Amino acid sequence: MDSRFTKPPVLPADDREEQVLAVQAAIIIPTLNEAQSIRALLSSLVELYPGIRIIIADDASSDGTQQLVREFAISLKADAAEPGDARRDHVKLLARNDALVKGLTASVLDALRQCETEYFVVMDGDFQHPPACAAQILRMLQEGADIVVGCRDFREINQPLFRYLLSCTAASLAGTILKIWRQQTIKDPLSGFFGGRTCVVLPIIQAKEKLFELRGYKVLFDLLRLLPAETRIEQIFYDFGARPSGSSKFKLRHALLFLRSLLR
Ligand SMILES: Nc1nc2c(ncn2[C@@H]2O[C@H](COP(=O)(O)OP(=O)(O)OP(=O)(O)O)[C@@H](O)[C@H]2O)c(=O)[nH]1
Ligand SMILES: [Mg+2]
Repeated sequence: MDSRFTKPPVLPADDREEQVLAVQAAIIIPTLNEAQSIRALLSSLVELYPGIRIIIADDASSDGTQQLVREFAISLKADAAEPGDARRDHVKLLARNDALVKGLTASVLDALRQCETEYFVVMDGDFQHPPACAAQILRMLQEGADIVVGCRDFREINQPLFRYLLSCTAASLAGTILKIWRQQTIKDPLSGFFGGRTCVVLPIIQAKEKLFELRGYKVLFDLLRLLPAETRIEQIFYDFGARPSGSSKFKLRHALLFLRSLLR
C-alpha cells in the first residue's frame, strides 16, 4: 500500500465538537501483533474523528494485523462513494516488513516522516489510550502547544505490580532528568500517548536521528530531551486502562534500552 498521503481532505464545518478537529491531523499507531484490538480501535477513531489521517506503523506482525488494516482501509473506501470524501484515504498502513531497524521508536519516526499533516497524535494499538482523549490533545495543539503529553495517573494500579513499579520508577527518573535539562516538570515523560506539531519535531528527527533509541519504547522521552528549550510543552491527564486484549510486547531489554538512552 502506498504509504504517502494525497492532499489532506477539507471537511465540511459541522456542529459536532469533534469537527473542531477538522484540521490537518494524523493519528500514528505503532503496532506489533495487535490483531485482537486493531479493528475496534480503528472503528472508534474513524467514528470520533472523521477526516483525521490514521497511520498504522507495523513491524511485520505475524498475527494478521496488516491484513486487518488493509481490509479496514478498503471498506472505508467502499463506503466513501465521492472522490472528495474524507474517509477515502483515512487509514494508511506503513508496513515496515523490510525495515532495517525494527522497533517502536523507529516505527513512530517513520510514520512522522510520512504524515504530511500539521499535527499528529501517537497512541498504542491496544486501547490503553482512550481514543476520545486525542481530541483534547489536538485542541491544545490548535491553541498553540508544540507538544502535548498524555500523562498516566499513577495512583491507579492497573498493571501487574512489577510493571507498575517499573513504570513509576522509570517515569520519576526520566522526570527528574528532564526537570534538570528543561526546567519543567513533566509528569509522564515516558508516555506512549502524546501529540505534537509536525514542523517542530521533524527537524529534530532529521538532524538527530542517531540520538534516538530506535529499538526502544520511549520515543517521547528522546524527543523531549532533544527539542529546543523554547518548545511549548503542555500536559493532559487520562486514565490508563489495563491492556484489554492481546499480549504485552514490553521486554526487559526495553527497560535496558531506556537506561542506555539516559546515558546518551
Ligand atoms: N511497530 C512496532 N510497534 C510496537 C513494537 N513493540 C510494541 N509495539 C506497539 O507499541 C504499542 C505499545 O506496546 P505495548 O506492548 O502495549 O506496551 P505497553 O503498553 O508498555 O505494555 P502493556 O501495558 O503490557 O500493554 C502497542 O501498540 C504495540 O503493538 C515494535 O517493535 N514495533
Ligand atoms: Mg500497551
